[in-house]
Amino acid sequence: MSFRLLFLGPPGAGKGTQAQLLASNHQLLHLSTGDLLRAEVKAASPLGLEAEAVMNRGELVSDALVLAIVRSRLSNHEGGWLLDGFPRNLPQAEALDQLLTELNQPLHKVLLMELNDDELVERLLARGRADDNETVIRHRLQVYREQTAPLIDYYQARGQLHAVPSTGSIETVGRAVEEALKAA
Ligand code: B4P
Repeated sequence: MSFRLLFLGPPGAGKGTQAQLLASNHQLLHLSTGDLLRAEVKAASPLGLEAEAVMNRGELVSDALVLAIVRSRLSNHEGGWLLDGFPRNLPQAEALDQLLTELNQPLHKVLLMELNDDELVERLLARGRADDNETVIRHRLQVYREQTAPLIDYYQARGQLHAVPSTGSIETVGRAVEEALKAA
């Protein structure tokens, strides 16, 4: 089965980690808006220069910019995919709905990864990316609660949301992700 999936959850919950595993196990295109933005930053493209300061403050890059990236990748893709880190707010979710209707690629499931704040902070501090210092992490968590968490109700109302217990080792969480995929 060629899945079309979203990974939702706070920073550090393991979205990127599990998305990579799942994409490789099921031959899906893995689109991480965070990774794509970081590649633009590295290349010092105009888009990257615009995104860098925003990301280092722990805020969200403009919807138009992120949407353009997602649209260009999905428009030319045949087969399954999973989006990790997108949508991040209601306008992005609504724009995605519109895009998927246009492309005739209905979404199958939204996998919600959740973890308590202390564990999230601990994991991100251990990773130590440019936006992984405690002040910025706390701000990212606040942005998540204000802008991204409302998407939980948005997808729950459609019966598309599947919660994945996200504590434990990468392998344990990986098994929970596979179980959520099998659930009706
Ligand atoms: P992202 O790149 O999406 O990063 P994230 O949410 O911080 O992390 P993620 O949840 O993927 O991390 P993971 O658990 O894999 O966003 C970064 C920034 O980009 C945003 O703040 C924003 O500025 C911008 N951005 C991205 N998308 C956007 C959008 N749609 N709109 C606007 N702006 C956008 O990994 C965390 C750590 O935990 C890793 O070190 C990992 O190894 C570890 N880990 C994972 N699973 C573990 C486990 N089971 N046990 C122990 N450690 C584990």
